[in-house]
Amino acid sequence: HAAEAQRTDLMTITRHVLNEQSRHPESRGDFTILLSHIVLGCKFVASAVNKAGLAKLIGLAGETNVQASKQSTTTRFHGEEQKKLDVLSNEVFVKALVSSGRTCVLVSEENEEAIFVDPALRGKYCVCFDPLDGSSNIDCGVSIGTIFGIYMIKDKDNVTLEDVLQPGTNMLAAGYCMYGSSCTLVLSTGNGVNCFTLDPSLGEFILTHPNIKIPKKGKIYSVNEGNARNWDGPVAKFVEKCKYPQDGSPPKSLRYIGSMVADVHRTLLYGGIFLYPADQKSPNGKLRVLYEVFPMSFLMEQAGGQAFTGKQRALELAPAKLHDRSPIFLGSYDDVEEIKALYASES
Ligand code: AHM
Ligand code: MG
Repeated sequence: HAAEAQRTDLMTITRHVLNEQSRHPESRGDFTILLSHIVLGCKFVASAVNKAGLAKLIGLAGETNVQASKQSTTTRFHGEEQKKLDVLSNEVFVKALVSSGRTCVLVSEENEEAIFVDPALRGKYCVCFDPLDGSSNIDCGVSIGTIFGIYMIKDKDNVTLEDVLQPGTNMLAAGYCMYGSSCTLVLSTGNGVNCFTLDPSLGEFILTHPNIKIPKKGKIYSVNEGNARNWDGPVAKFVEKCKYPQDGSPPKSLRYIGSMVADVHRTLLYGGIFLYPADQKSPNGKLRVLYEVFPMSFLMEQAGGQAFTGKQRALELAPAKLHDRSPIFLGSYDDVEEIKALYASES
């Protein structure tokens, strides 16, 4: 029986990626090795998040050594306080990625500058990541996550910042890991979206949701409504329509966790739309292009949804700086189509 086969014939994430790679013999297993180092980082963070309350890892790192080296992973920047779990997660991911021998440049939300890997350890991939997103949810045990996007670099021996500032359409793979009621890793290598769940007794991510497709239209909208008074016309109109639809359909439900990974994960599985728009106070929204907007947009498109900035397809953005932000509307195809129409009718 199918269920029995599933229980005894385990499709681990490594086996899955190796299968996919057999279609690309030129990749010679490098991607599989890179991914296994990302997976190690995710397992470490999952375990640290679980232990955090007990181990008193939670709390301010207490290090604000602004004058210390820019490479220091405990430096405070963007005016934000880093918490211990963020610092720890970042260190683990940076070390895991460097030691994979498959990366040449790393961009982390926690490091102001890009990290150029020592030439002796260089490989052809660039990884942009947010090691622990959703910091406001750490202290209360609500879901948080890691987000990553992977590019291939043309010439690993001559890598520059330009190589990192590519449009999202050049992305090779993207994913996130959610540290929630279970630990879930969602991955796309450009051939659909698959979701793996960590079996803690095995320490392995097992394929649990193959080939995820987002419902064409959803019943949920997800936005920080506290910012409503600063919204532009199309966003205000869209949210009004969610609450008071004029076409006889029932109102949509509002769900907002404040952890992008968790809000996007729900959107992917149940359908609907996630919005982090621009507003008068933050003209570019809040979320970062390279390691938040791009990976999530890549996954949405791979699942049959859309991702829009208010002006264009999100993946076609070309970031000018490492930590650039962009407004983002992503989710079910029809729901994103609606916000696109509202922006189009305004211009
Ligand atoms: P962070 O990098 O400080 O964790 O902020 C990113 C998070 C996202 O996970 C989430 O979508 C968003 O910020 C929520 O922002 P807000 O609290 O303004 O609604
Ligand atoms: Mg973040």
